[in-house]
Amino acid sequence: MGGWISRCLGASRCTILFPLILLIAFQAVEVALQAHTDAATCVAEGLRPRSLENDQSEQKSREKMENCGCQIPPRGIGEGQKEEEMEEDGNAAASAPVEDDADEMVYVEGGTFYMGTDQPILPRDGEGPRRLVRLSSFYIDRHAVTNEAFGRFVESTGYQTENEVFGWSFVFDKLLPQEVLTTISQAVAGAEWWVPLGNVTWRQPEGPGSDVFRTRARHPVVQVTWNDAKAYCAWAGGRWREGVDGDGMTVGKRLPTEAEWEYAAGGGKRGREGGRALFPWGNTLQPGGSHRMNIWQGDFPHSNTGEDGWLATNPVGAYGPQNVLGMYDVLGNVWEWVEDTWAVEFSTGAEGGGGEGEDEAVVVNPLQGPRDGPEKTKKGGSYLCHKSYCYRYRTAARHHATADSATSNNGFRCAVSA
Ligand SMILES: [Ca+2]
Repeated sequence: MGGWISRCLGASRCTILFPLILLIAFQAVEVALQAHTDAATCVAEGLRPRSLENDQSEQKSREKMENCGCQIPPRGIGEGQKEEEMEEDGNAAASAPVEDDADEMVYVEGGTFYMGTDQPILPRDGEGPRRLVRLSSFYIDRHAVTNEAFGRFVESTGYQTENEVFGWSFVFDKLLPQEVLTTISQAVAGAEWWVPLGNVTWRQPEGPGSDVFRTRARHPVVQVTWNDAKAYCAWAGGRWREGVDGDGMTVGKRLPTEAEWEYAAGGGKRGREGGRALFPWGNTLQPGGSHRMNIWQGDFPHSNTGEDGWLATNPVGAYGPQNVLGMYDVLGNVWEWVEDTWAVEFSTGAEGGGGEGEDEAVVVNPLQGPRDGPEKTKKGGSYLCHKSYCYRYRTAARHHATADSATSNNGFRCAVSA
C-alpha cells in the first residue's frame, strides 16, 4: 500500500480497525484521502478515531488550523477597509426560489478587471497579488446546477458519478442522524466533522435514507467531483455562435475558469485598484442587517443557529441575486468547481507589457496550473464556512481539492464562451 497507509499504520491512533466500507474501497481511500475535500487539505495524519475529537485543547486546534491552511484570519480585517458604497444593493430581501431554468445563463461582457487582492486575508491561499486580467465575453449559469438538472443528465446518459464508483464519500457529521454516527469510528484528523460513509451519492448525499428528490430537487447538486462537473457541462449543450460570414459553430459548455468566475461574481466590473471588495455588493456582510448568503452562524463546528434560514444547502435563488448580473448564491451555499488547476503563484503579465489602452501589464484569459495537475480550484465558500475557521465566503477567496473529491458542500455551475 502507499504512503498514506504507511503513515497511518505508524500512528497508534490509527490501529483501530477501519470500517468495512473502507476495506471495500481501500484503493479508492488511499488515493482520495490525499486531499479529499477542503477539510482534507488538513489530512496529513489521515483518519483518526472519532473518540479523540474532543481531546484537543483550543490552542492545539488553532495550531492545527494554522498548519493546514485554515487559519483564523487576523482581527479587524475588513473592518479597516473603507466600506464601499452599496452600489448594487437593493437585492437584500430574500426571494422565492427560482423555477426550473437549468439552461438560463447570464451574459458577461468581456473586459479588463482586477483579479485577486493586495489585501489577502488568507495569503497562503494565493488570494493575491491583485493583477490586471482581460477576459473574452462569455455566458455563465445564473445559479449552481440543481439536483433535478443533474438528474436529467444521469437519466439521459446513464452517467455514473465517481462517488458511485468509489462506493463512499465524506459527509459533514452534523447532517447525519445519531444512529448512523454511532456506527462510524473514523474521522478526518484536524477536521473531525468530516466522516467517511458508504453509499453516499448525489442522490443520497447523507447516505442510505437520504433522498434529494423528496425535498431538495431545487437545491444545488452536491457529492459531485470536478470530473463529474465537467461531464455534466459537456452534456448540457452549447451555444450557437454566428460567424462573420453567416456560418457559425456550436460552442460547448464547460466549467468557468477561475478568472471568469471571479469576474462574473463581481458583476463583470473592473473593481478597484486597491483590491476587490470582499463581497459582490461591497464590504458589509449583512447590509441593512439582511443575510445575503448561506453560511454558518454560531460556534463552528459545534453549533449552527441557522440564523440565515438554512443549516445545510438552500434552494437556488433563496437569497435573491447577489450581483448586478442577477447571479444567485455566488458566495455561500456550496463551493463551486472551476476549471483551473490549483496554484498560488500567478503571472502578472509581461514586464512593462501593458495591454492595449492599459498602463500596466495584462494577463489575457488566464488558466492556472498544469492541465493534468491533481488539485483543482473551487470558489465561493459554503454553508459550512464561518469567519473563525474558513473565512472564504469572499469573492477573492479560493480553495482546492483533488479532482476526484466530493463532499456534501461542493457543487458547480457551467459557462460557455460567447
Ligand atoms: Ca446557514
